[in-house]
Amino acid sequence: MCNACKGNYYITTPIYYPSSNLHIGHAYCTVATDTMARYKRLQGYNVKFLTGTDEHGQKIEEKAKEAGVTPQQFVDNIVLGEKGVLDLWKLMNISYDRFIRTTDDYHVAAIQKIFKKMYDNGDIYKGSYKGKYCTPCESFWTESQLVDGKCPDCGREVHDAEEEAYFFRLSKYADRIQDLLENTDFLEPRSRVNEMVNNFIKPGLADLCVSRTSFTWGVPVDFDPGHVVYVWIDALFNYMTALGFENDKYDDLNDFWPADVHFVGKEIVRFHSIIWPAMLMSLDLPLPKKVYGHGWLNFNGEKMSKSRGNVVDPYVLSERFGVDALRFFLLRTFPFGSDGNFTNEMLISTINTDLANTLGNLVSRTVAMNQKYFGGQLGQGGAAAPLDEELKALAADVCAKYEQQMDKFQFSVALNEVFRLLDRANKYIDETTPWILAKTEENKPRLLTVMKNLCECIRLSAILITPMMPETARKIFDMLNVPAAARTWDAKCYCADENAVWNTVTGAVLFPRIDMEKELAALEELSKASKKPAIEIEPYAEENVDFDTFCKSDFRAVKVKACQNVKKSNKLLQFTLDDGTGTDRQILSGIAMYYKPEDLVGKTLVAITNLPPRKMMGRESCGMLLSAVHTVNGEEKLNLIMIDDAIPAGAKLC
Ligand code: ME8
Repeated sequence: MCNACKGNYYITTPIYYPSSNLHIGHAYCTVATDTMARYKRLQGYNVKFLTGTDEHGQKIEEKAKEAGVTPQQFVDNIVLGEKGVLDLWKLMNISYDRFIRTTDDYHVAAIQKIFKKMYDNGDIYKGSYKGKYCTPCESFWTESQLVDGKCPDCGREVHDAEEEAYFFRLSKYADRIQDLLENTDFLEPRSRVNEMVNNFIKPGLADLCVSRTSFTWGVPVDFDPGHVVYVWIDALFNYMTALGFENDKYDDLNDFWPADVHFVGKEIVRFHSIIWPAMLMSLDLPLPKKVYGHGWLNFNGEKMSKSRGNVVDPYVLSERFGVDALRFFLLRTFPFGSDGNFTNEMLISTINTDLANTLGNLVSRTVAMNQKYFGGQLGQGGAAAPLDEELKALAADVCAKYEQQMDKFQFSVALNEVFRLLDRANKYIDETTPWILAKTEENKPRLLTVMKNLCECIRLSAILITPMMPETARKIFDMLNVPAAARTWDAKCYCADENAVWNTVTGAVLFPRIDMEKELAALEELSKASKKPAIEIEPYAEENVDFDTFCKSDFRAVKVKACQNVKKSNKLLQFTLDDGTGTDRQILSGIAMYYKPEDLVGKTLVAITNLPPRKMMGRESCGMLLSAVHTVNGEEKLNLIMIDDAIPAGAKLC
């Protein structure tokens, strides 16, 4: 620990699962963690901010297989590749101090040692895992996960099976965990405690299966080949291996463990507040001081996912609105412990109202007036008035309340405080009417003080927004020529007296106003263009047909001479076809909901012609037209197979 600093502070984000690129919901937690890390640094703490990627597990193994690459190549691409995780954190100005990948050698070796220690102390034991097994999917399911008694993934039969596996004695720690949750501030917000205790601990904590044999992409259990360590054990210990626990790569454990806070999403609170402390208890290690479970962001009321396209892509959003505006929106709009609904309308209106109107306008008006009335130079002197005292008192109150809220991770409330000051400063302009004061020479001293007060309010606000919008704060400080020492946390004392001097310069508009309608339309276009349809295809036939049987099918090119709806049927179309024989062929097809009859006249289609004739709605159908049936975004679609019109009617297709 350095002598001048206030102490060490260790903060972490969940390490991301690189199964696909990240969306804005993922960025939320990292932006919040970055804000907290910057706030603590601003206050003078020696901060260690850890983030990283959680790279093992069956899902990654499967995705890599689908992509035709090795699991390591697959994760390398998402983490290190263009527009990957590292690029994204750079773009979003994430000031992490350390980045861990669970595939790093030092981490893998440390996990093997940790697993062995818990095995040696008796908290990990070998048992058997019983469940319903789906052979084609190589997956175990519990009774409650089955759908109609079948595999929830592929719908096939499952059977009772048993597999050798290692278990962690989670049940042994149930009482201590309950006590930790109920009687300390270990887990926040408080509502999450009730959820954990009522849903998981009170019904009884079962021992946890901590090894797998059905796939290989994981940390091998070195004393029992064939087993890999359960991905959550591997993942949770990252918080300590990244400081040097059970490895020589780093040596920061004494300075930074226990962590001050783990920020995590609500769905992984269970792992962090039950399993994690139990494993630490097993190894007799100090527990982290706090786990904070933040809420989830939905998009337009629906679960956020990458398949929603560009509109949730942090790259696209940052490019269109700017990184600071995006960071600000996430922190200002959604109370950190609660769920929130991200909409483009809200994003644009927050930028327009808070950033363009309130903050941007205050800065540009102030700097422009300084320029106009004083050539940018506010020298010594001035004339104070009682109104200034009110502003000063409010600024002090804002700073105090901001700090209280930041210490509770309430970023949105802390920002409300900053906007209380910015709103008051804007009102101060209307009350003091600098443009009228500027008209007479005798009011110049008062005008000077008014402008100094405005500069001071802006300077203080810039200090307070530094953790959330570091670039914007820097731009504001630069426009006001604030010296480095006056940009710090300790420089929050308000000073607009006769001795204060300023030398301001005009700069580019901080946040241009966005035309809501135009921007929404542009985003809509982008979203349409980027959405890949989710195509479902019918399962392939399991039984083969022999070649001779197949060759008996007589496929022919046919031309549509006429086509009409069949009376009293909303499904059937009646086709009159030229099949090259000189005699018209009639085929009925149940595709009326997909085509208008007149659109098909003249098309060249494919018919199978040697099926026995069938009667449909009293009419004879001699053969069948080929079509493709598939499901796109849940909607069934059908396309007739249309072939090159140059192919003559009657041509045999094989
Ligand atoms: O859970 N809104 O990784 P992950 C808010 N590897 N937060 C969201 C979100 C949304 N729409 N979508 C995801 C894992 N998140 C594990 C962590 S830690 C030892 C291992 C958050 O990539 C989610 O809540 O699935 C989680 O905190 C984080 O993104 C990473 O999710």
